[in-house]
Amino acid sequence: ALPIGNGYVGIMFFGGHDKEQLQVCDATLWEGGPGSNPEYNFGTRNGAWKNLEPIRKLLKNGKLEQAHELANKGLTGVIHQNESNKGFGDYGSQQTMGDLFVSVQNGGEVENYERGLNISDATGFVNYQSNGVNHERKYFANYPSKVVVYEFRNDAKNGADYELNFKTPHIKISEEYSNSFYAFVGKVAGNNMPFEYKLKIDSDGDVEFINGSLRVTNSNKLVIYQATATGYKNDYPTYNGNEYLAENNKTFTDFQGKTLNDLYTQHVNDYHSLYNRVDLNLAGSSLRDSIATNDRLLEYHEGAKDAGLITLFFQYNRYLMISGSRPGTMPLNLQGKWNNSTNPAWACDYHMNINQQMLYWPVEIANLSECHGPLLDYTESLVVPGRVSAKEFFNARGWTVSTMNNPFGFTANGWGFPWGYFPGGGAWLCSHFWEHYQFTKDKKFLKERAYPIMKEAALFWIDLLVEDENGNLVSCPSYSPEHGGISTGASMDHQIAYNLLSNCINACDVLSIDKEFRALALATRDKICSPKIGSWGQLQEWNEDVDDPKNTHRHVSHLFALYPGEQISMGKTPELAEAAKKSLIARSDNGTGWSRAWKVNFWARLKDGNHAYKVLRGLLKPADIKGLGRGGAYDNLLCTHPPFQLDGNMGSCAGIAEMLLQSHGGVIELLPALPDVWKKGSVKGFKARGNFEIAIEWDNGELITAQIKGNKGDTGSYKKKKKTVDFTIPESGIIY
Ligand code: FUC
Repeated sequence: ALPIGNGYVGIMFFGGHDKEQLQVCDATLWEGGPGSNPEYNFGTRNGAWKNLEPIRKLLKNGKLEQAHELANKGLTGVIHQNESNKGFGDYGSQQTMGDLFVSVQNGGEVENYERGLNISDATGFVNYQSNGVNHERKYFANYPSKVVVYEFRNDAKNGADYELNFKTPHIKISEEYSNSFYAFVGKVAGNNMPFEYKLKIDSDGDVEFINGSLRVTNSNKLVIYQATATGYKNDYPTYNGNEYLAENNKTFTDFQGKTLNDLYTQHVNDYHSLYNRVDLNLAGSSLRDSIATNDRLLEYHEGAKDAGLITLFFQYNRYLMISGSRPGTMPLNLQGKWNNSTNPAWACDYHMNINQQMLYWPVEIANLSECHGPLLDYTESLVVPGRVSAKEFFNARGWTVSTMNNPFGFTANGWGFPWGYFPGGGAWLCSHFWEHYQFTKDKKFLKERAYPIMKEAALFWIDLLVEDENGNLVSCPSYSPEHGGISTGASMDHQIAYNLLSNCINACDVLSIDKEFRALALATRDKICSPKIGSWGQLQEWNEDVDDPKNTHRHVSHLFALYPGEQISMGKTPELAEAAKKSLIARSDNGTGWSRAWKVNFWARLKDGNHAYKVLRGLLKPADIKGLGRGGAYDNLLCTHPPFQLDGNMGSCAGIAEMLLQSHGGVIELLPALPDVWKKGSVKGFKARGNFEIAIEWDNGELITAQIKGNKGDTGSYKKKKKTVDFTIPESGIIY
């Protein structure tokens, strides 16, 4: 199936000629939370922090097993399970809303069938002929008007018949059709969350509603306008009360005067305003464009040269970002916004130990800054429940969120260890605020939104870190995300704390504020246990030198400092970068979708374009071929863990950009990790930190021209050969 979406909902269309399936996922529809259980308490285990000291003592005495046992008993979050909500219990999971099935009367062999997605205009289509009749379908999801439109046309002399059925796994409250409007009101069994699925039918045929089916007869044109809304409201502590019926009514009245064409033009204009900012060309890009994507993927795997598949994949991922994350909507989740299940893998939730952040890695560099909004807004909504978690689990000020998060304020540690323990989630999310500032230079945003949330997350880390016997600050107890045992200091925690405190210090400097806090942040940061090189030259994943060179675990958490962090770089810390490379090689080029995507970014930062490209190729292996290990992409280019997880798409989108442009550490680098296969090409519209827009053109692997656009007077630096050149943007706004 192929995805379309307007941020509010994600639709998958399957394109069956006799029966179309339009799978509907409204990101706000969830099971779990306060409505599922009066005892639901955001996962909090009151007074859990009292176990911290005893655990530390056990660790000091080398009693690792007992320390883990106590952590598992005393520091875990709490979920409540009962007969009806097994699995994730009252934590819940994201829910598909259902499917609209549209049966089409064809009456003959189907010929010239094509199903596709035009990512230049964000339009899905299905075309074919049957019995001499042309059938055409066009689908689009309009963000400004919040409506999804399905258009079915045919040129049969007396029209064709269609039958529409909405099927949902949820409980029906009411279903009716009157005055061209079909409305299904339902609720989720586990938590009584109500929702409405509403359609407006516009057809030149006759429409009847019989036994739950809409029968449209003798119709040449059938246009279906779809709106959905739920009772979910991101308001702590109840998280309900959204006037979902009124919301849908408003959607329909708001676009009342608009024709189908108006809605389409509005949609395309809105989409172009984001999508058209970036142009990526690799020599030979268009040569294989007429080949169906599934064949293309297979042929690429078998060795075909296909630079166009990379540019398609890159732009498709931008398409998915625009279709899934727009201001005012929920942030992307594990399945983006295209979950088809009531019991999805990992609850289709917000996974804070890599996945959620990776989903937003490309957003700034690929010039879609506005699409960052949902993540930033959502992160702010975690602060209030996150304070309770900071207090009860760590006796700390500030706020935190751990591995798994639902939209009902579950910021607690997970309900099992080691996977569930990751106090770094909040601090990592804060790096997105800093990056948003770095790329936009929006000082008002920095002052009013970024700095306050960063500072509060920093307070949490200042309280959580403890001194070890060498006088270093460490995170103890800790677990490296989902890998290894309990530790007296997981490197990722230290690197994330270092990153956050550095960003706070920089923010204080930019804003000339908070001298006292700046001093505290600096003193703390400089005492944090530094990255260590271990016995086989590796970057240590833990305070203890226990890394196994044969271990190829998918998480590569200890390389956070290399990407997305900046603490380790080829230029500034070459020895640590070398150690990171050792660790990375040991971890292999394989892994789940997101794991491979992360590796593309690591290799890009290590300035090895050929290695980055090799991993990228692995990411685009056909997922359905058995025996090739995990990861890869499906025929619709959605990446897989398995199952489908959007993080692989977004991580590789960021990685491709990072191979062509880097701007961390205050210096713009053009073509920092260009693989040999991309000999010639051009890029327009990538963003660099400093609020610069970049255009570059290269041939024979060498830069030919480069353009940096910015606001007059803004200053920056770029790397030319081995030299760093400072620049000031002139009157014209452009330097060459
Ligand atoms: C983390 C990963 C898993 C999976 C899950 C959604 O827990 O370790 O591989 O991606 O997130």
